[in-house]
Amino acid sequence: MRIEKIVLRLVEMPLKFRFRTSFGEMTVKRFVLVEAVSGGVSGWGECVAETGPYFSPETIDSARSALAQFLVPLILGRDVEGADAFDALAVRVRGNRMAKGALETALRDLFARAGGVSLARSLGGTRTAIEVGVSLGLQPTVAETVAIVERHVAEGYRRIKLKIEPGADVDRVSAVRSAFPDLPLTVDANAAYTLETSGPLLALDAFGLEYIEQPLHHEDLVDHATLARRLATPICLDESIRSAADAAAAIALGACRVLNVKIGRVGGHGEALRIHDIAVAAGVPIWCGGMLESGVGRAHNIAAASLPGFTKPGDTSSSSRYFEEDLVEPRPEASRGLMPVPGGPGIGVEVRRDVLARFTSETREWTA
Ligand code: OSB
Ligand code: MG
Repeated sequence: MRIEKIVLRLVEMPLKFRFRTSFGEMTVKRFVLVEAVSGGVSGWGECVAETGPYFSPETIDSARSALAQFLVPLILGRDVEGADAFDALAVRVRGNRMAKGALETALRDLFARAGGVSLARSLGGTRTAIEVGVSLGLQPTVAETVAIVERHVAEGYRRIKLKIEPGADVDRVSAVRSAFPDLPLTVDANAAYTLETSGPLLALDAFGLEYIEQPLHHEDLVDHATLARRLATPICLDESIRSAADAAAAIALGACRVLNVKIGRVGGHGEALRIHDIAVAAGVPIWCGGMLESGVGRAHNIAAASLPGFTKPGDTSSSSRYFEEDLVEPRPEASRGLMPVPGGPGIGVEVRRDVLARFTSETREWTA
């Protein structure tokens, strides 16, 4: 298909809650939305890069620059054979995986829509609904932590993930575990610890967590392997896994026993599929992470999580948790911890251009 037009929009959507992690705080979700057009059909992709380089080295501005200078020119006006062709064109571009992922996912949606098939099926997805959990930001107190867990358990989420940081870890987990002895529970440190400060993580072994997500710095794979030998609780990696090569290395080193696969973090569905296959072959369970995406990125995550290797509940909770209004119709909504996988063409949701226009602060477009 000849790619006739590409539009990059900077979108800002107010969040319904303040989301605090060990690396920062967010009240507005800002992101780059990619629209790729061919034959009158639009495909949509969402860039997961954040405003500042605190989760990943990429930022909204670095991603826009990489897209405008190096990635858009690879496909604009070109006859692209299929969504798989993008990776071969973009392989010369090092890093910048969030920027790549935004364009790759837009092309995947475009090709699936043009073919009249759902993206989930075109990726090899087999589920009609996915099990979802929820990721809860750091709360000011232990009591507020227990209260917010209680609300989300009542909504039926299949697993609760608590953000932790040094000084807000064992106390939170211990209180939540006392209140909910059988709850599938995990924690995410977003790289806030080192081997030297890992004492509280070892203490978490007492609470039957499913895994501890990204305890150490994203470049410290060997340290993760060392920590893994000291812990009974499995380690799950997020920030450390930017590619299939990272996933293979982490598994070979014993740095993790579970993987969080974020489509946008690894450069799109193609790379996510390669990680999926590596993990399945190694017997490592995976789950689909999130970056507080709008309905567009959320729908991509749902399509990916419909693949058979995604055996653990992910972070793709209901759109209405995050936003009063979303860009898509129908909105991705979970019920009793089950999120339906849309069966319509592409990501299976339609972008509401009126809503999108209200949330868009800058637009850049290229026509072939
Ligand atoms: O580490 O998984 C993370 C959000 C932004 C950046 C990093 C992370 C997260 C989440 C939220 O945990 C997941 C979600 O609700 O989309
Ligand atoms: Mg994480």
